[in-house]
Amino acid sequence: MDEIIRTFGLDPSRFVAQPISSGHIHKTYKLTGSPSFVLQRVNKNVFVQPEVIAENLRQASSYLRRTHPDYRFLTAIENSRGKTLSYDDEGYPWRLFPFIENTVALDQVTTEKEAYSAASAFGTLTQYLDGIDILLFEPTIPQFHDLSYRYGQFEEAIENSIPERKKEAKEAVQICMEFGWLVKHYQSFIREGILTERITHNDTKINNVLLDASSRQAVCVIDLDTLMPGYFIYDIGDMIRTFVSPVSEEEKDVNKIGFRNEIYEALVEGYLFGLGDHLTLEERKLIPFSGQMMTYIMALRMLSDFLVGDKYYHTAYPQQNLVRARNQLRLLEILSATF
Ligand code: GN1
Ligand code: MG
Repeated sequence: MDEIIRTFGLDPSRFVAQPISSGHIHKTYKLTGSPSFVLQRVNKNVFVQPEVIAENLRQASSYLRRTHPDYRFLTAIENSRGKTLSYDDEGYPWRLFPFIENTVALDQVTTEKEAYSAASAFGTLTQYLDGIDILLFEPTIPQFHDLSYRYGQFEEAIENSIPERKKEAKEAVQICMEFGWLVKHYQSFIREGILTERITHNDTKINNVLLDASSRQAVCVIDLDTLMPGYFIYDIGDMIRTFVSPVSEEEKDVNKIGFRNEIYEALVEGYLFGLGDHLTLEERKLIPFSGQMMTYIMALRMLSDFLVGDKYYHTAYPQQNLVRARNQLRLLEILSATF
């Protein structure tokens, strides 16, 4: 890691590195010093073209600098060669960010204010990028939130599953199949052309927004790897998925999962405020669907990964992806009973 730190013109002996973040994809470290930084090793199996992320972010950042110069858009720091990615001997790209002091990233929402403020920050990002030519962006992960595609991957995972895992996951697999009607609904909304493509964040879970440690107002959104063309249902849906329950997707006791209506209302209000007056009436009607769809897509992805042996998400124990999938399926049942 020292070699990488040096590529950014920094002296490694002036920092203490500690792993941080509950992310499932990259390896992230805080470099404590004055000032402090965040150093991240990009998962090259997930982002096979990391340069695409860097280029998308360059486009977004130059547009925002022109149109909203005061907006706080987190950008990676350039290395001594003027690039934001430094490669190590194993071919992993690393990048460096400023550490933003006096902020917190939450794993669960506790108050309506947090929900409103975080949701409004994600909405604002899309609103401020309204007007940029979306063709300037390349998908960093193709068909990332395409529910039909993810369902297809789930079917393939069943075919290729490890036999003991298939047995263990039997009930979860069954429930996923029973919710297959969500795929049909998704396909029909796309077919009918109800949804407009916008630049969306695509990973709007609550810990991807930094809140001021005392006021709990959003300071900036982070984890911009999947900033690319998408539908608003992906962003608001992922917020519903991660904000409304009092426990996170890692919770093993599914009885603790629930739906907090006041948090739901606050996040919807905050998101619509941040987004401005952009949604059509028909799009607005899809808000309840969005929460179900995004919870479902995560259940499918986590369960597929469990079936084939944890190839995608980092796991700390053997059943973790199954635990996550069961958690999401419970939330999905609650959401379907609510709307
Ligand atoms: C991953 O990077 P991280 O951990 O915030 C995943 C998201 C999932 C999320 C589930 C590139 O996000 O799609 O919603 O895990 N990101 C990627 O917690 O697959
Ligand atoms: Mg992410």
